Amino acid sequence: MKQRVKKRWEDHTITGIGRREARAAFYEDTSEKISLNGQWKFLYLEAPELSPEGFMNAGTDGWDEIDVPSVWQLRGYDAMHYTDVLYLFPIHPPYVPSQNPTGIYKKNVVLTKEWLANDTVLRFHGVDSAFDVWVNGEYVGYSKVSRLPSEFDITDYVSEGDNDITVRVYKWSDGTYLEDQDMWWLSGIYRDVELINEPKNAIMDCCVNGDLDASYRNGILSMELRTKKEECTGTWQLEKEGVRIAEGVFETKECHAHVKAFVENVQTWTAETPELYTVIVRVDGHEARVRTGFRKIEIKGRNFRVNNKVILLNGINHHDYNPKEGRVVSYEQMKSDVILMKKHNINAVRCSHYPANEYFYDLCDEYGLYVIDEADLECHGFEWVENYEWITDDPEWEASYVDRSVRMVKRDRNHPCIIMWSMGNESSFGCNFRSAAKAIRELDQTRLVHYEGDSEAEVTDVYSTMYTRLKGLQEIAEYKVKGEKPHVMCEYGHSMGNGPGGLKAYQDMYRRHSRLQGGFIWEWYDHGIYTEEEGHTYYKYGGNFEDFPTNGNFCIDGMLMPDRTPSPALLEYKQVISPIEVQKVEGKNNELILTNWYDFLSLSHLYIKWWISGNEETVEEGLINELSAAPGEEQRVIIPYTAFMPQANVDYYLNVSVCYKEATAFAEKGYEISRTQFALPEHMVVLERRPAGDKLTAEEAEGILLIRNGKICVTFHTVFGKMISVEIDGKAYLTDGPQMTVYRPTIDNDMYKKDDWMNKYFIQKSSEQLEWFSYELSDEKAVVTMQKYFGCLNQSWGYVATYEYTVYPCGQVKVHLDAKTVQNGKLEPAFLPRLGVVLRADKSLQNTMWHGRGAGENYEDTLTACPIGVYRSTVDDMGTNYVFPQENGHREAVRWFSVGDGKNSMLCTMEAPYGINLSNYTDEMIEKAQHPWQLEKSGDVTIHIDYRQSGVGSNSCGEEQLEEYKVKRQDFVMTFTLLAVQAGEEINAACKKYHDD
Ligand code: IPT
Repeated sequence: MKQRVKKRWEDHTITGIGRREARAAFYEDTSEKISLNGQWKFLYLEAPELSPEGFMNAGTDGWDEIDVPSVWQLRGYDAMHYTDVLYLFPIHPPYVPSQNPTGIYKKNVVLTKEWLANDTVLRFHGVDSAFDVWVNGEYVGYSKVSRLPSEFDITDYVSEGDNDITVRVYKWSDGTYLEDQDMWWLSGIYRDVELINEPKNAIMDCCVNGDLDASYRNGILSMELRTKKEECTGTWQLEKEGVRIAEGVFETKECHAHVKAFVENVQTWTAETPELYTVIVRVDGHEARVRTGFRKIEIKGRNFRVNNKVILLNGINHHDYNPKEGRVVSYEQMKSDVILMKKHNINAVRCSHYPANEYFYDLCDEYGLYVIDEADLECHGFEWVENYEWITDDPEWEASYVDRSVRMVKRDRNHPCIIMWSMGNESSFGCNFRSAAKAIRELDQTRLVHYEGDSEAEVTDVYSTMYTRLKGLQEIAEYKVKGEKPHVMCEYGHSMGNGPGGLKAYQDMYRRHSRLQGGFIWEWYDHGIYTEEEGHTYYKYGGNFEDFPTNGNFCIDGMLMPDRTPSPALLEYKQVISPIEVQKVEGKNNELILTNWYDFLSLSHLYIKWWISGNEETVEEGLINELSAAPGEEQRVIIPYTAFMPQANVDYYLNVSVCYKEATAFAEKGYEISRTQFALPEHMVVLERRPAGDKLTAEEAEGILLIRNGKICVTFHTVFGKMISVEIDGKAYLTDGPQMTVYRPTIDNDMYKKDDWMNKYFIQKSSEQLEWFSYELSDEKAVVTMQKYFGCLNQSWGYVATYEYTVYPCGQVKVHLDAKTVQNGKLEPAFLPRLGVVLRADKSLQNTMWHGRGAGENYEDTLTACPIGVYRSTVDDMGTNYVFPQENGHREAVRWFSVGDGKNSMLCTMEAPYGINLSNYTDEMIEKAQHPWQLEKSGDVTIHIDYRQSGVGSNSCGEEQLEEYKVKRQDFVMTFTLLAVQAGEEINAACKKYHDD
């Protein structure tokens, strides 16, 4: 049998041809550069073998043009495809499909005689997935690893005048087997390309480390230098903000030199104090600048430490992503990402699951974020054929595994922000990871080695897990499992759609147990693809390009929406991880305990702004500037508010906002980093009776009962047992009365319950049957009572629900629901999405107000960033526009709400705090829609009043709703009153309490 011929891009034993050794990305250097970004000639082919004869020499007549950097799938070539785990071809490593989308790129560059006095280096910052290079028709080399740079010395290939650069890029290569990350499959020259004019003697590499001595106060600067010339002399300097701190000379032998210097009393680098120094190195005419920071990362005792402190990582997983450009991300976007992270109290990033563009690390150095830099390596698809170790444990693949870590370390090792090297993601474990760990340690002993797939932490310094449930985490925390290494949760809190909930429980656990050194939320950004189509603007996800198989909207799982709006989850995370926690001293209304959760900073750069709020009024306010607690310590403060005369039935709160005293690099002076609220005692005054009104009458005919006077008209259906409308002063407010419901439009985090809920327990198919109906009319009121049986299709569990409506002549309707649960069989859902009622209001009532948690959406397990107050909005603005429509816009702890048309409002006051949703879409519509533009407004405003709604959890990948946030079938009672008020009168009216309630 003839052997299959291995193509170059199917040969895993080749890690590159003609490529230069990887080296540090300098922060700056003096060699001139020509950016090759911009328009290139482009020829798209179905396979490399279909390349035109002599294409590396020939002209480009008839070729297209493409902009570089870009991914060709977003320029109209090939097809968009998203999978989480699946390879798009048979698993037959190292071979790839014969149909292998290929792009030939060509660009002409004019070089001058002066330029040619130096050497010419061609640098690609990222090409997906493998590529060959020709210059002026001659073959230069080959490279792969999509998320790392490749450099070629093309001095011998270029000449004065026109030079032709040809790059042939292959979508599939043996490297693809190692690049099976959960993301869109995208190809092309997607990061910058440049030509470097490198001096004949140049600094080739400069590996800088800023260490600390045993006192953790003095710095030890060490540098490994590599020059182009075998032997030369150079100088170095260390500067801080332009001031020279140290300097010296060095001599290279066989191209290498080593410098070591002791620097007294340095300002140490941490994510909280990103103190940077600049190293300037000069040889002959070449100068390179590298930024460094003095800090020490070590395992000491059972923890990892930075500068001798056990730190806690409050992190996020970051992919390169842009909704219009795919994996092409600009410096400006990355900067705004880093600033947003810092503004949300995040202190760590994991580059999941590949090295980012090099300037990302510059930004993390500068603004202060701890980084786990991760090698471009994942072969998850092998898990699904139950041969997960196939190539991971095959020594033949060793070079390609090691190459991915080594080149990453060589490029990035100057960055103080990087505290761990991660060898990859989801690739099982085997000999090739042992080799990669060894290779990393040979290059760098100043950082830790991470890889979650090393589930026994055999070669890693930290024990890393993902999505570990709290119960398992508790065991880890107590050292009951996997030895003694410190633990990090490299992924948790799956931010898909509405959620994640329950983050506070994780944070509390991290803070309680020293073995747990924090975690990284999955993930930063929703990977939706910006689309304008037939007048709609929206974001596509897997399957929307007819891509099959796909994991659909599993890529819409970020805390940042595709349009860069922080989701409610990001605001929640900010509050949960806030470095200051504010609690009240038991039994005291004005004494607080502040806990400083910073690892290095005292609280002295913060101040407290406090105010007492009652509805929309601020009763008293003040500032406290004297914060001083050291890291990890507590401080007591007294809020000096004076006694005030509370107004009747107004609930007052002490609000405590913690802000920056001065502007920081990422936030303005006064920027709030946390907000906490404490309820103050209430002053209840019950009024004697409701205002009078004309006597009510009752008319009953053909199943309709009208209770009315000149002010109000309430219609009931005596057969269906329902209040069907409420009209006050001639205006229709309610268009359908309350009816029980236990269902909410499925959220992504309930995806594993959906089938049971909807196809077994049919919670969306509930109905009420009338058991009996009666009414009583008196001078003071009309009382309409109906007993109903509530249940879902083919279910034996349900409720006996007694509704009592009291209509008052003054124009109010009080609704009292007493629901007693029954079960006549055995099966029922373990818990329910909600327990409450749904009613509908006239669609003109679009202005909303509520007294409850806000301003944003909140659920029982996502409400720490949502204090109680009076908020104003509109029905539409109360919703959260998730890329994949689902339950949204809920508000907890609502005491009253109103919907109004600008002139009049329907006010609903509650006897106890309930949850609400106000929406222009019905639940059915939200459940059905795949994209926001498919949502059609219904004819009225849907109002949900929930006795309770379940939390959202993180179960799309992770912990379910915690027990305390699950709504169980239980008896319940709800009472609320509907009335009409003039716009502007809502608050006053809501504060009235009646004796007959
Ligand atoms: C985990 C992956 O590491 C990550 O890339 C992403 O796919 C995430 O899940 C889900 O969005 S893998 C999972 C099997 C725990």
